[in-house]
Parts: sequence; C-alpha cells; structure tokens
Amino acid sequence: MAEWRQLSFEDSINSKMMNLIFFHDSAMVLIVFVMAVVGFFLVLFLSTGLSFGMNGFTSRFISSNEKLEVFWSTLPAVFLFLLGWGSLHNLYSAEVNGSAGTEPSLNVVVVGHQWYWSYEYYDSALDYSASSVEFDSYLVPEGDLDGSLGSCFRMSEVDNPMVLPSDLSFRLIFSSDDVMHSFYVPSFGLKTDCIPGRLNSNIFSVVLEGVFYGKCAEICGAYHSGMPITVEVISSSDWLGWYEGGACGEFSEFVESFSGS
Ligand SMILES: [Cu+2]
Repeated sequence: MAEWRQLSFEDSINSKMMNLIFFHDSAMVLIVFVMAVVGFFLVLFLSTGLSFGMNGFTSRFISSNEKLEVFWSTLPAVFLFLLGWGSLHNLYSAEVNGSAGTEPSLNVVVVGHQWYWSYEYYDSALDYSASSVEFDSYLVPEGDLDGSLGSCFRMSEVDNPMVLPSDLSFRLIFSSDDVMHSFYVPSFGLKTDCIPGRLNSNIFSVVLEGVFYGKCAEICGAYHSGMPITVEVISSSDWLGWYEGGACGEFSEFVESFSGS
C-alpha cells in the first residue's frame, strides 16, 4: 500500500501495473528530454540574439529555414506517435489483457453499494444458478481496529476481504446496485467503473501473494470514503480450500490454521 511521503507508484503485482509504470517512466524520460532541449534553445535564442540578430532583425539562418522547420515538425510528431502507441497499447491490454481465447478459471462479480462492496464468486462455467460464495465487505470502524487482523490501517480494513488466488487468471465483473462507484486497487493497475445496469469486465492474474488495499474512486455519496477495498491474495491451493469451505468471513482463522499459530 502507499506509504507516508511516497512519491512514486505502489509496487505492481501483475504485468498490467508493470506496463503502466514502464509507460509512465518512459514518458517522463521523454518529457524531461524535450523540456531540456526546448528550454536550452529558448534561453539561447533569447540571450544571444541568434534568432533576432544583434540589431533586432530576424536572423537569416533561422527564418524560413526549411530543413529546420521540417526537423522541428517531424521530431515532435515522432514523440507523439510513440506516446500514443504506448498509451493505446496499455488501454487495449487493460481490456483484453492478452488472454483472448482463454477462459479464466474464476469469475468474481463485484457490486458496489452505498456504501460497501459485495463479492460473488462463480466457477468458469459462468453458471449463475449454481451455488457460489457470496458476501458483503464493510469497513471496520476506527474504534474496532484492535490489531487482531495483523494490520490496522484506518479507513482501509474491511470485515470480509476479497480473497483471490495467485497465478490463476480470473475475470472480475463490475456493476453497481445504486449509483456509480469505481473499483480502484493501485497495485493491480485496476480502476474500473461500476455502473448501475451495466457490466464492465476485466481479465487478469496476479503473481504475488499479500494484502492489498484500494478505495472507491467515484464520488458516490456521504460515505464515499467509507467503502474501502481489501484484497487478500493467497496461493491457489490455499484459495481452493477457502473457496470449497465457503469460509467467507472466517478467513483470518483459516490463515491461522495454515500458519500453525
Ligand atoms: Cu462508491
């Protein structure tokens, strides 16, 4: 999760966020390069009279210099093309995530409510009449944070966290029960709007286990800040045990039984 005075992004735990961070870093290199070059010539032209001549007239070497004009028109076009290509590539992979033709092992329906999240787990057959794991996820109020969860982050902990397996691809399907919400988990590179009457979906996988935090990112009413997201990513074998046990809400005890404490 984000740390105090953190300037950069949160650590990525999947290829999607890695690509976003790489794009951001590359764009920053380009921006700094352009700023430096343009700034250098701006100062040079203004301070030496190179463009306006010592006597106030336009320099004959700069004015109507066709080669120079072609150069300073095409170079920005190349830069813009590179930025646009990287940006569109990320947008496209956020939608399909290179998994066309592969059916994910798991479907999770994420529904935003005023002001909590609910999660419904289905197997890959997308058979919504079949039995599934379904639970609500509410904020743990500040006064109830007693450290029993192992971590205590104000306005970030929930009673029933979303539990996902690592190294398995899954599809998240987003919708809302009332007003617009947005499911935002920075480490996943994931921010998808939950819109009433509409389903948005996202296929991806995560490679690291851990606890990750997110927020609702679409202003949705008085307690918009009171519907945080906690995602626990565990190994696929542990996850199967949790899922088949239907042990939602008792996950902390489940983890303890594995860690032997
Ligand atoms: Cu919301």
